Amino acid sequence: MPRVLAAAALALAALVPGPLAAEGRDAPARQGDGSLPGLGWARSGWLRAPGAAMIRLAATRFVMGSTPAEVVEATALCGRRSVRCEPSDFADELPAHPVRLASFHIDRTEVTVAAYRRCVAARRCREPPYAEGAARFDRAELPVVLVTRDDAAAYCAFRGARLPTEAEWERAARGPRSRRFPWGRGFHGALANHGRAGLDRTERRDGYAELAPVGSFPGGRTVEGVLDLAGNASEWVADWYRPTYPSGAARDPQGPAAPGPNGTGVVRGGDFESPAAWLRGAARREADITARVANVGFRCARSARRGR
Ligand SMILES: [Ca+2]
Ligand SMILES: [Ca+2]
Repeated sequence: MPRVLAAAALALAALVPGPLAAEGRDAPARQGDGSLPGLGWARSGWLRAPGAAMIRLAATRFVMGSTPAEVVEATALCGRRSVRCEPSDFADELPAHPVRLASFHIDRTEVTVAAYRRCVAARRCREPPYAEGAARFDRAELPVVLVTRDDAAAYCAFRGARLPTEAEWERAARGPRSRRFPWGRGFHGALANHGRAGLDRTERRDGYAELAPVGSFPGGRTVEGVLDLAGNASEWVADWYRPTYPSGAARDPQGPAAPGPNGTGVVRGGDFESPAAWLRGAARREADITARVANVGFRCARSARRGR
């Protein structure tokens, strides 16, 4: 099934209440790493838009995308976990190419329902379709999902921020040494809210069949402290989708200047329905930018000002 159609099918599935609803409500509300998004807002007063705390990443070079050997390695990861996949499933990670990025800030967590609701209250953001069978995702501490890419961009603009570029997102997840997963080289099922292959793509052995409160997997954070870049909700980035990267070095790449023939965007990081190979920092997924699906949310970024 083409990936865009698969996303649409997931959207339908998400809007049909089922037995997982009870699991979602009953999931333990773990505390994360002890600091809650939004507290910065509470302390800083009403002149600043509310939102999750951001982490500054220094200007760096890193290798974006995957080598052919890394694509083979990703395919082998599928095999070890009884997931069917082919090297062609990861061909859009090619070629590996050097990227130089200026310093930027990125949200420490996925944007929460509570944070997004402040934008809805200010009439700058659209209400997610919770009333249409998705009420179980309307919990303050969960990542906001069921948002289009425009919804995500509108929220980030409300905060004086923007969506991360695909390169910024990958740099946040992989670090300057282009590690495989946010926490390091190998997959570990206890470090992210992930899924599995099969008709029911959810996997509850990590504690959550569906969404987890943001920051529930502090052990899966990056060295710089960014949480949930692998799993929980997949995340919108700013770029249009293209099936291969341009070869050669790039500096602060923004993606294609115009949409491709399908007009699709990109989501990153995998989610509660993704097997391990799709939780890698290099993995990409083509997505209909107008779709509102239960496993896609976002976080925001902002270019660093000189000296900050
Ligand atoms: Ca899970
Ligand atoms: Ca995520």
